Amino acid sequence: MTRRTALTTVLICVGIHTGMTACVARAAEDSRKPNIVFILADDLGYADLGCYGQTKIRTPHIDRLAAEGMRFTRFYAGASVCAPSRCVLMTGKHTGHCRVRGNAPLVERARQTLRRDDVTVAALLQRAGYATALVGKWGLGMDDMPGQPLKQGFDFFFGYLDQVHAHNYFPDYVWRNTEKVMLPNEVRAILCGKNGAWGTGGIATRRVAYSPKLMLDEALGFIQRNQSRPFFLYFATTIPHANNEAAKELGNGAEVPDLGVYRDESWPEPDKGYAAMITYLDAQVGAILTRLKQLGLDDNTLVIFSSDNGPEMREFTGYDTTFFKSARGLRGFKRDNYEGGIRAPLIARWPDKIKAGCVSEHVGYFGDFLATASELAEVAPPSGLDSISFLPALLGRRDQQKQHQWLYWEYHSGRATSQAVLLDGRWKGIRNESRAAPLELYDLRADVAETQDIASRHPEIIGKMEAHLKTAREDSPNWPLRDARSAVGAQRAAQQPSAREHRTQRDLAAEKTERPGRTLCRRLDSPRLLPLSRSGRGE
Ligand SMILES: [Ca+2]
Repeated sequence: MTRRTALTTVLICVGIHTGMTACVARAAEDSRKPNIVFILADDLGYADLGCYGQTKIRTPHIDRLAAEGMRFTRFYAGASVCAPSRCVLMTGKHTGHCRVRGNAPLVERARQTLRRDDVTVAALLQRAGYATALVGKWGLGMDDMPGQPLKQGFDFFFGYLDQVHAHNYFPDYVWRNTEKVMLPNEVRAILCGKNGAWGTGGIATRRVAYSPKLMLDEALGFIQRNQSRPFFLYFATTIPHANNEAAKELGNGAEVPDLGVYRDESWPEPDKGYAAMITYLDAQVGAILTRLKQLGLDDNTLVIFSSDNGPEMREFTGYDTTFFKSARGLRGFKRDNYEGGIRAPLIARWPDKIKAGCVSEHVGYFGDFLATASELAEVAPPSGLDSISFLPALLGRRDQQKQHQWLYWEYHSGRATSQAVLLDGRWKGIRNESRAAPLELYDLRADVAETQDIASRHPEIIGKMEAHLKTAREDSPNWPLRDARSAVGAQRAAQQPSAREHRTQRDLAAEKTERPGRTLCRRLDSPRLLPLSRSGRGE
């Protein structure tokens, strides 16, 4: 309801009722700007949720969120790894324009911080009178940098600043605003990368405080404290990201207090842990919804749930996301610009505003959140963004919904850059590992699994994409496009798309049994499965 209609409601109420007080209060409540809760999972696959087709992992609360709201099938993350995806979400610019376009080693962390002149969605909402909180993982600036959350529009911050620190679910400290809160966990520190260049991870030797539990408590407390004013809660859980250090040393990167309903499954322990983490997060979503309802805020709160990038590979986690079909037939994993790496679940619930049980095929991406939130908060976003509000889609006004002609992504590994574009929501162009690599082309309408590179059949579309790529990005000294194609990139480009993504790794193991050695070894040694440039660190 707009302010004008709210006022009208008050006047009508005054005119026809004697019980005026309740009526005026109701209208005032209706005119209040909606609260916004954005729940961001970390490395959760497109199909890790029941409402997106998951059959092994139980997510009843998130499924209910979808049943009571809208589920998007064509929504994309900002990037295929953590920090840039979150930068896109926060600033409404794609990875060709935004500040943080990749994950940087700790020793180069100045490349991975927002700056004073960046404008985040939190800053805009703060300006519009919202109380703002980040609870969870940040990754866009350390405590002594201009990207620190309190300098970027958040009134309150609780959680992790550094992604490698965030790998550990039982850390020895977390941040509350600018202070370190020491926890009773005991942690064995592990240096990541050469001489710790990527930072210090850890494996708890004494597990007492589970950080997702602390985060939920803080999130609920923030909602409680700010129930009488509009608020924005960015709940950026680390679930189900692996503790990569534990995966490497112990073979299991899933960290959860108990395996719950999966305890008696016949699956390997890490797989049980992965499922248990997601179900743990699901219960947290349920707790947030319950608190909103208890406080009478339910009807005036837009709750969005999504994930920052696609599922991770077993080599870095110990658990097998292909067993769960976490990407549901989409090609690729985290770090890929194929659909499996960047297509994200997105669910939005806002009772009486969003029609319950809807599925939207609107093509959007993380950068659109800023324009959407700005529209809700009635605040003008900065100019020059890559951000289209999807509020019309949410409200069922499809005829008013603007569309992206182009979407754009880039991925920076240590030694190469991959780029992808999406034209008219249909044609996907991808070049891997070098600006000199030829574009692959996929028609997502006919081939959502991206199995058939049809570049040679559509030179006119390739020409259009090549032209667009010349202007799609601004150079960043911190995130240059890499020209030299690595040996890995050359091998990748030479490979034809395979059906690998549609098989589980157990299928591959079975193949090995049937045909000892050759097939499996080639696949596992394949750079497409374990490329040299993929560190798994700091992401
Ligand atoms: Ca992530």
